Amino acid sequence: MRILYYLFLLIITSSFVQAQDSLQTRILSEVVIQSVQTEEDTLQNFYRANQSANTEDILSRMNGVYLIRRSAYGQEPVIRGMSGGQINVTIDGMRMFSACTDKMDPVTIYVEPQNLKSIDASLGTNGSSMGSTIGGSLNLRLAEPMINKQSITGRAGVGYQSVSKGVNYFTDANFSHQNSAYRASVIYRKSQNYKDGQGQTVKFSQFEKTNFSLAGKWGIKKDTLKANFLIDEGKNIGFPALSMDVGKARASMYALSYIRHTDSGWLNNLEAKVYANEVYHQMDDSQREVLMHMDMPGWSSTYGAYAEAKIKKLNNHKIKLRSDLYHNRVLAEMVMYASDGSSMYMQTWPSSYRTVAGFYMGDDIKVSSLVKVNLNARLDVSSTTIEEGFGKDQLEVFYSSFNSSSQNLTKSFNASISKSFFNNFILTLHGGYGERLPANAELFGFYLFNRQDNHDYLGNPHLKVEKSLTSDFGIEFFNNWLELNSTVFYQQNPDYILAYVDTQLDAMTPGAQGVKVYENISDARFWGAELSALVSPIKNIQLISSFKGTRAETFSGDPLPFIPAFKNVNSLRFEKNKFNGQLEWEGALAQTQVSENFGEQNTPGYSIFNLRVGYHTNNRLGKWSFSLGIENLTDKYYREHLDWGGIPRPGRNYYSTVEFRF
Ligand SMILES: [Cu+2]
Repeated sequence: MRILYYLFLLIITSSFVQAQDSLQTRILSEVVIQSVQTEEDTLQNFYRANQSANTEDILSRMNGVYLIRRSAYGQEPVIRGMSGGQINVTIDGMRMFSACTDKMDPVTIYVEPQNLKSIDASLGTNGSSMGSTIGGSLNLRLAEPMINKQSITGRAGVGYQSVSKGVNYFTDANFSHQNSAYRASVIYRKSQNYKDGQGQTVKFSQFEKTNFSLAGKWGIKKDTLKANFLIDEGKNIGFPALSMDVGKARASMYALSYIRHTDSGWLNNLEAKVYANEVYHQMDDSQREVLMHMDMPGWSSTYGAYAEAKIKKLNNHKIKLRSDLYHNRVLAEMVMYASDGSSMYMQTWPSSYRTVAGFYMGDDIKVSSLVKVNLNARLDVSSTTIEEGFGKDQLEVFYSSFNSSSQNLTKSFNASISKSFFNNFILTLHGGYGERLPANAELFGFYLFNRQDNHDYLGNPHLKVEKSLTSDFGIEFFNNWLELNSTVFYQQNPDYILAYVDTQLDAMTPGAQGVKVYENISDARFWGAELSALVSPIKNIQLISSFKGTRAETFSGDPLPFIPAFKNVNSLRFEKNKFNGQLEWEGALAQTQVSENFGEQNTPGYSIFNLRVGYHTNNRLGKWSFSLGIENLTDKYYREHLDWGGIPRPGRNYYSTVEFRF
């Protein structure tokens, strides 16, 4: 495996020698997921290789993005080894927060590829335009209604996955009038337990979900009004790596925005939005054999607004301003039922709320035709409150007196400079500073059981904000048959938040080994690299390769938990007339830098192959497309390092999708 990586690097480096000076769009730096996919779009076919793939599969192929997997569905995004409260995930610029104490419901699951327009990823402190962050940000943009000539357009399709007997049905339609348009989409997925590479059924890996979205757009001259509504409902979602499953999970979101495009005055573009979203999550262990049954419902609701403006180009400055405000309220409960019929009630996330108001300013400065500078800064004022009563009383057993409310000021600054050389090289240097608020679970979490390290977790209301200093160095190279993008980074996080065992405390969950309490450690360090290449030597053939790797340790040199192994994905695609074929090779090196403190085990390296073929028609019977494929061709038994509980990934999977467009 290691030798192949070096070989890959050698091929890439040797191609520099034949570099030609031809400028072209450098598409590797952003991921656009068109809800209606064109056959010719190479990157689309890489990120969304399987037409039945969900948003998680797309994320897993992005630069610097990884996933923590506890089940077949509901994986948690990680950016360069950071996750949870360290990163910002927004949907169309809206803040939304999970209602599950076990991180079963990352908000990325609410956007299906069918209603996704694009994913913008920013790595490190630079991702602060949507909110203060240290790890980076993901913004999932929703597909918009289109005002076009055809009054009704859309598609309908069905997909099947053999490994889990999984089906998915999808349909969306766009209705266009002269000054208005509407878009609706429905997606339904149902999967049974899947089989691993040894033919064994992975119990509790089933799931079922329905996603419905509706959007409207009304335009008069330079003013546009937009409305969005989305509802997502999951049922019977198994979590093989945890001791509980999801009975029911429901999320809804509502947004109204006003957009003004103008050339007069100092404003160029203005967007203002108000939004609300609600998540209900119901965890239970009724299907499991446990000593004591529990019910664990959770609620999260968020209300917010933002306004964004682009200022008319001043000399060589392009200025963007954004101010935002949100209010989030969470509560999670646990009821334990003893065999004698008695029950016990707890608030695992005590009732609490947080209000954050922020201001962001970014400036793109064109210093010369070859040099560009970007400066940005963000300031947030926040207030976090735990409600008086049951939840606070529980915590006061451990923290004799603490204020119900705490206020924070979080700051972020970034500067980067790009310079191009010889018409086809661009070097970029970035330095930044960021801060993040401790997450609700880290502050007030109450005896949250972690299956991975078999400990109960207790929050710490005295936590300080976590900080980060980020530096990146990037090289881009492009000519008419090759695009290459590489970045190395180093990040140091003072006051890093991590949980350690408190030997004074006894666990509450039956069978748990002990209790861990969150604290700020002096610092933690992250470093790594991302490399991606798009090669198209002749018209019908394209090769995409991507490599990503992160290492991380505490100030004392202990490996941090949940740091992914070095990963490489290669895709070779061939297209001719209405046919296409794609061969993929995906692999990871072994991960031996593990944290035993967090119940991690070494993960061996793996290598798998996928084969995909497609055919499409465009005749009087309409536009049809068919795709067939085999994933994990050799039926390899494997898992990735961020897969919890040693649960293996699916074995060989045959899939097929049929889609009709109108
Ligand atoms: Cu849950």
